Formats: sequence, structure tokens, C-alpha cells
Amino acid sequence: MIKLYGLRMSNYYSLVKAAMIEKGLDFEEVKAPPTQKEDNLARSPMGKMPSIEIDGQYISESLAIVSYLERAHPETSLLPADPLEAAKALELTLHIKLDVELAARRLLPAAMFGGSASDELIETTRQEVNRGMQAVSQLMVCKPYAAGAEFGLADLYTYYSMGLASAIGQKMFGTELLADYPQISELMGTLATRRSIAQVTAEAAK
Ligand SMILES: N[C@@H](CCC(=O)N[C@@H](CS)C(=O)NCC(=O)O)C(=O)O
Repeated sequence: MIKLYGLRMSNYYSLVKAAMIEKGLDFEEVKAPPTQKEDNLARSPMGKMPSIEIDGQYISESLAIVSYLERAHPETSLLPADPLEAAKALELTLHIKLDVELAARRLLPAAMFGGSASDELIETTRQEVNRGMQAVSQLMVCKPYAAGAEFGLADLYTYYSMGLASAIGQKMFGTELLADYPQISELMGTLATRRSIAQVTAEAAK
């Protein structure tokens, strides 16, 4: 059985968990905070969460994990079969992950953990995140899902990465990141009610 290491509060842990629920997989959750301790570094070289264990082998990085799940359990696919459509879904996923969430994440300590951030850092981050949002909205299909007609990988990153970036934006910029993007806002609402995501949310609140 697959073991999923990390904490339920993590958006990336939640994303991988939702992917496994979507695929109907049996898995065991193992509480493992992000640390630089040897056992955790063996699972995840940067000490981050999540990581998974399959037959004594570890994989970290959410995209690598979902890529493994996709190939090992292709029955319920999270990427389109068509190569071009699959590449477009991944392109969108990467812009969400790198240009919106990773950019916003710089302000996570200040937004949620009592840290501080200079006005300059807040302003440069705001500009970068807004630029990322424009790129994402250029690629996002919303018909009805992020990358097209079927639910998939880009929806998981929309929900979990955009959700975090939006929370950071509200706190640090005093604005709603999604205000200018009503279709993405609407998709976020739809995704929140999806069975896999709703289950992950309910279990994280326990
Ligand atoms: N690129 C990684 C990012 C994982 C990540 O940033 N995880 C956060 C929690 S959501 C973490 O472990 N933070 C603790 C740290 O950076 O030490 C992925 O996609 O899995």
C-alpha cells in the first residue's frame, strides 16, 4: 500500500491525497512534519512535504508523485490522452505552480506565521503574482474545468495552489487575487464541492 507522508495542513499534501482519492487508491497517511532530520531527508531531499513510499522507495515533489500515480494507475486519468492537450494542461499547471503560488509563497511567513516582509518585497511580489495570474488566465479554459472538459491535474493545482496564493494575497495586498477573474473564482467554488477535495478538506479539519 502507498504511504503518504506529511501533514494535512499542507496544500501540496492535500493535492496528492486528492489525486489518490480520485484514482480510488488505497493509501496510508503517515504524520510527518517538514524537518531536516535524516529520516525525512531520505524521503524528501529538501525536507518538505509531501512524499510517498512505494515498496520501500520514496518520491517527493507533488508533480513527480502525481506523474508516478498517473503512469502506475492510468485507469482514472488526470491528464488528457491527446499529447498536445496533455502538454497544455501541464503548461497551465506549471504557470499556476511557479508563477502564481511560488511567487506568492515568499510572503507566506509574513502572511501566516508572524514573520515580516519589507514594503519592497510585498510590492515586487504583488507585481509578479499579478503577472502570473494574467498568464494563467490566458491559458485557463474553464469549460468547465481548468484545462477543458475533464477534471484533472490542472484543477488540482488550481484549487490547492491558487487557494493558498489567494489567501496570501488577501492578507498581504489587501485585495482578492481572483476578483478580476470571475471564471476562475467560479471554478474554485465548483472544485471545493468535488468529492475528493471535499473529503480532503473535511479530514484536514478534524
Ligand atoms: N515543490 C514542492 C513544494 C512542497 C512544499 O513547499 N511543501 C511545504 C508545505 S505545503 C513544506 O514542506 N514547507 C516546509 C519547508 O519549506 O521546509 C512540491 O510540489 O511538492
